[in-house]
Formats: sequence, C-alpha cells, structure tokens
Amino acid sequence: AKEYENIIVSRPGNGVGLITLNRPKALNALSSPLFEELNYATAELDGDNEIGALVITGSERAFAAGADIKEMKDKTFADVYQNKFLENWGKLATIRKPIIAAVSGYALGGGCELALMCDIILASPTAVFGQPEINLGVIPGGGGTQRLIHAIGKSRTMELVLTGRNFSAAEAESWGMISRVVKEGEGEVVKEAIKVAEAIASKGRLAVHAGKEAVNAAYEMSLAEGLRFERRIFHGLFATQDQKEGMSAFAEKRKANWSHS
Ligand code: CO8
Repeated sequence: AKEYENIIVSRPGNGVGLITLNRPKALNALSSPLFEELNYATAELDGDNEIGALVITGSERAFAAGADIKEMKDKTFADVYQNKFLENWGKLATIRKPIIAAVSGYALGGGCELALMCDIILASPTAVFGQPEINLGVIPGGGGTQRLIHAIGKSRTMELVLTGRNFSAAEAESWGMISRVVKEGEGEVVKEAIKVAEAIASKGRLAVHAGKEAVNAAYEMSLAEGLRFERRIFHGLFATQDQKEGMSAFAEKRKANWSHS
C-alpha cells in the first residue's frame, strides 16, 4: 500500500473507501501534492473490486479551505500556463464509482469546487461554503463558475462569484446544491455519508456505474440526446447477469445476489 502524507485512506464500511484530507494546520488547503495523492487514491479505489462507493471528507473545522494560496502566490502566468497548473483536478470527475462529499466546516474556493466535483454532497450544519477567489484577485479555476451554474442557477452564482461571500449549509440545501444537511454533532456527516455509500455499494456495480454516467450526461447533452443516451444504456443493461438476477429475485420474492457482471 502507498504511504500518504496529505490524506488518510480507510475502509470503514461494507464496500466503502473513505478518503480523509489531512493537512489540519493548513485547514486542508489543496496543495499539488495533496491533489496528486487524492487522484492516486481515488483511482486505486475505483479499480478495487471490494469497493462500491467512495466518501471524501476533511476535518470538523475544514473540508478544505481552498487551493493552497501560499503555493500559488508567486507563480507567474508562464508557470501556471506551461505547467498546466491544477489541470489534474479534473481527474476526479473521471472516476466511475460514486463519490460522496461529507462536508464539515470550511469548503471554500477549491474546497467548494472539490465538493461540486463529487456526485453527492452531504453537509454538517457547521459547513461554510464560498468562492472567495475574487478577494485574491482571481476567479474560481476548478469548475466553480461552471458547476455552480448547473447546481444553483445564474443569479446566485454571479452573486457568490462576484462578491466572494460565504454561504451556509442551510442556503446550499435550499438552493439544491447539496442533498441535505445532516444532524449536528461530531462525525455525524461522515457517518451519514458512509451509510449512503454502503447503500450504493450494496447494489449491482454495472447499474450503479451506468446510473452515474447517465445522470452526468445530462450536463453535456440536449434533452433529446440525453434521453436517447439513457435509453441505450438502459437497453444495454439487459445484456447483464445482474438484470436477470435483479428481476428474477423480484419475481421470486427474494433478495438479489449481485455478481456485478
Ligand atoms: N491556502 C494556504 N493556507 C491556508 C489556506 C489556503 N487556502 N487557508 C487557510 N490556510 C492556513 C492559514 O494560512 C493558517 O496558516 P498559519 O497557521 O501558518 O498562519 C492556517 O491555515 C489556519 O488558518 P487561519 O489562521 O486563517 O484560520 P481562521 O480560522 O482564522 O480562518 C479561513 C479560516 C476563513 C478559512 C481563512 O483561513 C481563509 O480565509 N482561508 C483562505 C480561503 C480562501 O481564500 N480560499 C480560496 C483559495 S483560492 C482557490 O481555491 C482557487 C481554486 C483554484 C482551483 C483551480 C483548479 C484548476
């Protein structure tokens, strides 16, 4: 197993891989080495047959307070452009297994964008979201302006991106950016995220991957194309053992035993 310095990888539940961001002194600021480790760990869990879903979390105080400002401070345009600075962030969105963000405390800038790259967001009542990049003389660079639009609409996205103001878990919930706010208490949001991940991991993997792929396609396609894409994937699942098993189990009034094939 690989040794990590900026994250902790564990397996807390049935079929669940948990990645805990672990730079407490910097409020989990997303440095390049941290993101390299995160990409490595998510790819490894994605390829692991024992794992059906992933959870990414931080600490009670901070999910992640953004990209590492101290690392970025002295970089020039030539540095960031030529070295494709932070381009590898996009890799997270290519993971096939569902990823749940369990957010407590600060999820600012790149931290908010990291949560938005995940498939499901659960938040503690203490969560504080925001895209404060405007206060640093820049704009979001990890999808904030694009994914937020889809999640909460133009007017709110404009307000948040242009004022840099923070917003609460309750606001994020009322706008539909997150699934829900969990009950207060230390560790509650991670516990709840693990439960959701276990529920997903207990299903047939092929159908889960297909479901994620189809939902994500809605971001890229027109309604007509998306509906056709969905129908084709739906048709394709009739070639799987899990479809035979799932429907037979229903008819025979028993629990399905997925072979993930
Ligand atoms: N980068 C580096 N270090 C950080 C960061 C950060 N983003 N956030 C906090 N820290 C460090 C602090 O410098 C401090 O370190 P030290 O003890 O050495 O001084 C330590 O963490 C604790 O922080 P504070 O003392 O500031 O703690 P407070 O409780 O007083 O404040 C805040 C907490 C409000 C979260 C405050 O730390 C803060 O405002 N942080 C910066 C938030 C921010 O602006 N984030 C956006 C960063 S820019 C970004 O994310 C761009 C994304 C681009 C993605 C591009 C992808 C392609």
